[in-house]
Amino acid sequence: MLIVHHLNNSRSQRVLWLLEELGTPYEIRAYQRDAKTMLAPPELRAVHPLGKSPVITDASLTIAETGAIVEYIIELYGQGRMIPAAGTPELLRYRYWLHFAEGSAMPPLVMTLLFTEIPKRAPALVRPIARMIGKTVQTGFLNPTIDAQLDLMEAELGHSTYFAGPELTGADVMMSFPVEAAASRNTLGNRPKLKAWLAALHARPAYQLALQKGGPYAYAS
Ligand SMILES: N[C@@H](CCC(=O)N[C@@H](CS)C(=O)NCC(=O)O)C(=O)O
Repeated sequence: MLIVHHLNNSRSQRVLWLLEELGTPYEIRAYQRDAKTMLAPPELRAVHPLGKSPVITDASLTIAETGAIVEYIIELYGQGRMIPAAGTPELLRYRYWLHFAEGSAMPPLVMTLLFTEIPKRAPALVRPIARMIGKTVQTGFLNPTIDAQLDLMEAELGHSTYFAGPELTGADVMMSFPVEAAASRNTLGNRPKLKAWLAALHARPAYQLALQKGGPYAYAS
């Protein structure tokens, strides 16, 4: 039985959703973030040395990294679903966006979070300096990067309903988390196609079922 090692409020919600879309049987092993540090509990390191979520185990295999997990599940359990046909231009788009999600979209979003949090945790004496550095990096580098990426996503959704063509694919599953993270910080701006795409994902029965099974998820509204 495929087991999803699921951390609350995390990227592993995407994996539950994919499995629901495919109707693949799975079990959830739930882990809770530390309320103060927001880090995963040490038990997750017993599953994979980095102790990050998601991780899946399937028979003797342990697989980490959402992109690798999504590719594995679609290859093994998809029966041709959730991936464009071989040799099509859509397959290239699929690969691009599937990797873009964690490779390009998440880093500036995570850095924004860090540069917002670091000043709050810095000693009082250096807090104003930490805040100033954070602001400089955000306005000079992170915000323009995120804006350019969101523009690219909006333009892509001008070509088709989903990121890799007319059908929902693993690329949309991967892209859901960065777009949800951006939406939760009110940074989607005036990008109606991206907002409509996200609303359509959230309305899917499989997405809703995954939410029920995965527990509270702060990025679903
Ligand atoms: N690129 C990795 C990122 C994994 C990751 O950072 N996961 C977060 C959850 S969203 C996590 O486990 N955070 C808790 C921690 O770092 O202790 C992936 O997509 O799987």
